[in-house]
Amino acid sequence: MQDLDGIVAKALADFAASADPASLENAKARYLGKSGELNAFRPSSGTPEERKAAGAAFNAAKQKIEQALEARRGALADAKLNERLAAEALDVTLPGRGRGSGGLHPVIRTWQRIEAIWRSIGFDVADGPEIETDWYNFTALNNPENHPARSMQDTFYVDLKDEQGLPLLLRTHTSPMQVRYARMHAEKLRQKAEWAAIKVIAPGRTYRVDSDATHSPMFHQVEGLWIDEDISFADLKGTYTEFLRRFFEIDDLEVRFRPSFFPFTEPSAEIDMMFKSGTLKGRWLEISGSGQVHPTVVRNFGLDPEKYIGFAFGSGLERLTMLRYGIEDLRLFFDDDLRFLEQFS
Ligand code: 2NM
Repeated sequence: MQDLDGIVAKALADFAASADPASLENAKARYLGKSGELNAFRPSSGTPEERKAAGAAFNAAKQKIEQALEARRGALADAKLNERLAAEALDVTLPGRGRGSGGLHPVIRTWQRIEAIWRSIGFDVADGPEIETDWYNFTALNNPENHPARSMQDTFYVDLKDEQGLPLLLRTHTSPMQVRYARMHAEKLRQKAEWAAIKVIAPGRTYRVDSDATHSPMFHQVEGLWIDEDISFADLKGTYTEFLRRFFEIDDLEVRFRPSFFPFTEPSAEIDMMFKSGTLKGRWLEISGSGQVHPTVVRNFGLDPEKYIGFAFGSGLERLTMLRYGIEDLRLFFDDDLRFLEQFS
């Protein structure tokens, strides 16, 4: 039969070998429980002196086992806490991930550059509705009643009607905004107020039923308009050439006018430009439509065409952006591919 010291040694070894609270509590029952090993040594016979000595030895052994149990309970709880702290630890010395920074779409960058350049040449910037009436989009701009642009094949119509009972439509160019702006400022010009010239650009989204490799149903335009008593083609050529030099950041380029036709201008011209260096050197590039505003359109501005005269132009923002950055495929603008877009931020 084992002695008390042997039982204490075995209990301490068992406690040390218990790797979790449940096995520790099982070990406790084996030694300190009612039918545990220690109870066999509870003094029950002998003389009072013998019982006293045996009782002291029993109590000392029991105390040792209980202390070892408490120590092991504490150690297991500490280990568990440390494990949790390690698992949930934040390494505050790691470098930050940073905030992903967005960028502007290349066409919007072009839009902003164009506004800044024309503003510095004294042009106001106007914007307005993308859903237009038939009158502002077509009639005011001298489009004949039966013009093909008015057909369902070319224009997106909206399921709503204007006061005249005509269907509303998505503007096919930003010219209707020129008409709105001119009509708002015509009175000031008639009063001969200082700085009253109508001098404005209208950039924005436009829509046509057209979708292939070189056409998107939504595209961006910037149109310009300058009306006063004496604005000529020379002013158009001077301001537009200045705009191109600033936009492409190249002084050495050539600009030419080529006869064309638009219902809202007479005469009308295509503006072509040629770089004198770089990859596009020596090739005439179509860059814009333009012309002297048609007398009928000037009358629709609320002005007398015998007295007021000027020019207008219309350029595509996608085309200007492609030439500036050397982008070859229009569809890249609408694919939302970050590998393309990130090159501009
Ligand atoms: C173009 C070409 C030529 C134009 C005309 C007008 C307005 F409102 F004055 F009549 N705005 N924009 C115009 C002239 C647009 O785009 C190819």
